[in-house]
Amino acid sequence: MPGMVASTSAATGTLITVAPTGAESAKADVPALPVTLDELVTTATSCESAGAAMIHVHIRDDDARPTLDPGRLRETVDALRAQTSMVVQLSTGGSVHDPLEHRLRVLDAEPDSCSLTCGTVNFGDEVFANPWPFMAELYQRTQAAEVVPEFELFDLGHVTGMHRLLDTYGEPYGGQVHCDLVLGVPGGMPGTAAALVAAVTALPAGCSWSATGVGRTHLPVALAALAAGGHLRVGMEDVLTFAKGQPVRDNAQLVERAAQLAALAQRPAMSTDAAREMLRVKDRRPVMAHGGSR
Ligand code: KMH
Ligand code: ZN
Repeated sequence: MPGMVASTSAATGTLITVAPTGAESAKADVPALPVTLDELVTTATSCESAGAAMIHVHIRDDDARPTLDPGRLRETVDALRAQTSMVVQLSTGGSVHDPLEHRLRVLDAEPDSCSLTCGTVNFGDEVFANPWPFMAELYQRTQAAEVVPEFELFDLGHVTGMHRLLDTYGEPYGGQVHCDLVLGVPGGMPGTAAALVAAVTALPAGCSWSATGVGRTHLPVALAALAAGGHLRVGMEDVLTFAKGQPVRDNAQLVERAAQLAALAQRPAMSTDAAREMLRVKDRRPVMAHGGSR
C-alpha cells in the first residue's frame, strides 16, 4: 500500500493545522469562535505557541457572517503574516452559499496556501459545489499565482478528482502534493479508521497529508491519522465539543491536545519553518526593516 508511507514528514514531526473559525457556526451559538480580525490574530498567536504551524482561514464580516470580501482577506493575510510565522492558508471553499467566482478571487489576497476541494459533496442539508471546471480553473490559478494548494478530500471520489487534476495539469506550485482528508461530514466519507485507510491508500506516493474528523469523529480520526503516518488538522471549524458534555474552551485547547497526541506518537509538533520546508511554500514574509533575516 504505497499510500500508507506517503507522508514525507512522518519521521520528523507532525504538522498541526488549526482551522479556527469555519463558515458554518454562528458566533451567537459559539461565543468562543474567533470572528473579528483581532480575535483571529489572538487565536493564531496562541495556537502557534501551542504547536500549530499552519492556519486555515475563513473570515467574517461586521455581523460575524461568512464573507470573501477581497479587502478583508488581504488585511487578514497581512496581519497574520506580520504577527505570526504560521503558513497562512485561505479557504477557497468559503460557505456553501458563496458563488464560484468569489471563491476564485481569494487568491488575489496572496496567501501562502489555499484549500482546493476536489469534488462536490452533500454537506448536511446543503450542497458544497466543486464542479470540475471550477476545480480546474482554481488549480491552474494556484500554479500561476505560486500558491500551494491543499487538496481537500471529503470523499473517496475526491481522491480520484485530485489525481485527475495532477494528471491533467501537472504538479502543484512547489512540487509537493499536500492533502487534507475531512471525514465525518454528513454526506461525505464516514469518520472511521477504515475510511481513512481507504482514502490514504489511494493517495499519490510521496504526498503529505493531514486528516480531521468532524464532530464526534474528531479523536478517532486524529488517532488513526497519527497511526497511519499523517498530520493533524484541528480547530473549531470542525469540532466544538472537547469531551462529552464539555464545550471547546478555545482553539488553543484543541491544538494543545493535538500536540500532546503527536508527542505521544513520537512525532512532535512541527515548527513553522519545518512546515514551510515540507510544503514548499513561497516565502512572502516581509524582509525586516534592518535588512536582516525574516
Ligand atoms: N465551509 C465548507 C462548505 C474549505 O475551507 O475549503 C467548505 C470548507 C472547505 O470549509
Ligand atoms: Zn474550511
